This record gives sequence, C-alpha cells and structure tokens, in this order.
Amino acid sequence: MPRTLTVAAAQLGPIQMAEPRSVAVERMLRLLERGKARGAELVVFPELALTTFFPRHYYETIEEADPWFETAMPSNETAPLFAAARKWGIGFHLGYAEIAEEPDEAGRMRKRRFNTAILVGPEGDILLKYRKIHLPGHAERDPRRSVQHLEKRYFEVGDLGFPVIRAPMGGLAGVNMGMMICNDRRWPESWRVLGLQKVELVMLGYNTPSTNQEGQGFEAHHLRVFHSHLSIQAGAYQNSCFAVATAKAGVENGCELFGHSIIVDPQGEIIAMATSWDDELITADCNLDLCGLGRASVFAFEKHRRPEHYGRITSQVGAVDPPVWERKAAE
Ligand code: CDV
Repeated sequence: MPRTLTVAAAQLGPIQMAEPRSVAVERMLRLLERGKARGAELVVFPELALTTFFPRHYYETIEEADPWFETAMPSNETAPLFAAARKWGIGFHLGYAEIAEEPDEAGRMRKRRFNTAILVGPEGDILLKYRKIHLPGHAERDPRRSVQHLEKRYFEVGDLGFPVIRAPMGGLAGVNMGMMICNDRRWPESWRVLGLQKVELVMLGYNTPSTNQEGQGFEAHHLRVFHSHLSIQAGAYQNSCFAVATAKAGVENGCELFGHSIIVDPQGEIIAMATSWDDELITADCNLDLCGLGRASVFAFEKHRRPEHYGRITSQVGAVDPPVWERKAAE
C-alpha cells in the first residue's frame, strides 16, 4: 500500500485593510469544507492569512502595528478553524503575525513579534511552529519605494530554526513535515536544513507582489512567478520531498500579489496549480514513497554530501571577492 496523503493548497484572494479577521476565517472555513469534500487530509493556508499583508504599511511606532498580531493561538477568532479541523478530521497550516511575551536571547522577558506558521493536527493540536527566518525588506520607511516592505521593522528573525516533526496525518501513522515562509523558499539553505531531517512534505505560504518593488532596476514581470516556482521546484527536487506552496493573490489595497499556488512532487514537477487570483483550492494525492527514489540515488546525502567543503555556508554571510589571477613570473 503506498503511503498517500491528499493535500490541498488553500489560496486566498485579497484581504483588504478594513476586513476583519472574522471575514478571513469565514472564507478559510469554506475552503476547509471544500477540502473535506474533495478528500483533502491537510490544507495549507498562506503567510499572514488572517489579515492584509500589513508590512506594506508604515507605522511610526511598532506598537501601532500590534492590532495586526495574534496574542493567542487559538484565539476567539481562530477557534472555529480548530473546531472545523476536529469535526472534519483535517490538519491545517496557518500563517499569522505572532506576539509572544517571552525571554529573548539575553533572558529578558519582553514582547516579541514574529511572522509565524503553525501546523495543526486533525485533533486540533498544534504539532509544529515555525517563525520566519529570512525576513525581506527594510526596517525604516524607504522613500524610494512606492510600496513599503517593512518585515524587518515589525518582526524579529525566527528563533526556532527549521524544525521537522513526524506526526500522524490523514490515514498515515507518521509523515515528516516541515515549514518555511515566503522568502525562505528562495534560499537553498532553508530546504537543505529540512532535507537533512528527512522532510517528506514542506508547507509554505507566501505574499509576493507581481512586480519588483525594490527600485534597484528593471525585472520583467513574467520572471516573478518563474523565480518563485523555480525555487520551490528546485528545493523539492534537491531534497526529495513534496511541497505545498500557497499564495495570497489579487489586489490588496492597490497592491497586486501574483498567486500561482502550486503543489510539487519530489521530481520537482508541478502536480497542481491555482489559476485564479481568488480563494481557490487545489489538491493532489501525494505518494510519499516517491521521496525514497532521490534519497536512495542522486541525493543519498549520507553517501555524497561533503560538508567539509561547505564551511562558508555557515561561517560567512555576505559574498567575498575571489583572489585575482596573476600571471606567474617565468622561471
Ligand atoms: N512576504 C515575502 O517574504 N515576500 C518576498 C518579496 C518581498 C520578494 C518574497 O520573497 O516573495
């Protein structure tokens, strides 16, 4: 019997600034119900799924942005999602902005803010939590940009690493599941740390604008989706895993997000893709045994990896100039 898990990417259309969480949750409940009807055992919602993508808005003090954050999970507003998961026996992945009163690295208790995702099991338990590590954008208002991207202002770098958990899901006794969030997908390091824990299914949500807003030069529009898919397909192939990548799509307060949610197999092939810029559910039956082929051959890490030559990956952040070639003096 193949180990098959039916997964769904529950893409969300835009959530406008004025829309309360209750509206987003209602839409997510409808997608969960559609997932149940289609046999989905695990439904993946996007990054910051409960609200508009608020880091595009500048607030002079960080505290002014606090209403966009969740102080409890589940909360009164998100409890219906947990109840639906229990009722229908479906797991789900949810991205949200988190405020936690926790000790920091120096042991000081304080309010900490993260861009977070959780994996909830079919009995409503939180099985895994991840806090976004690769935060894009900037911390101060950038006058050169027409749209701000202030993740570095509102969030701390995640402190939970890239965890993988083996837990029951759907009809399977154990599935190795891990998470990353949006910009993390562009960094091979994120995928490899999950791959080194034998991840079988990577869940990730994203909010990606249809144009490059950094103001550093021209990037053709079609490359935006291409780069997103390229990163996810390469990550899944090189780490022999499935990936469910779910977008927020459409025009949020004048800003266009490109959608194109996908489900990818361990060969790196797209096996399902969203075509709308609205709430849309795509599903795929994932035979997790397919993760075995890459792991036993090209990507048998234990046979072929050479970490003694990868030192720069963890010891160095920015790129350095190579030595300059010089003609050797004639002997
Ligand atoms: N939410 C994100 O992390 N968005 C980035 C954008 C800013 C490029 C992304 O990598 O998609």
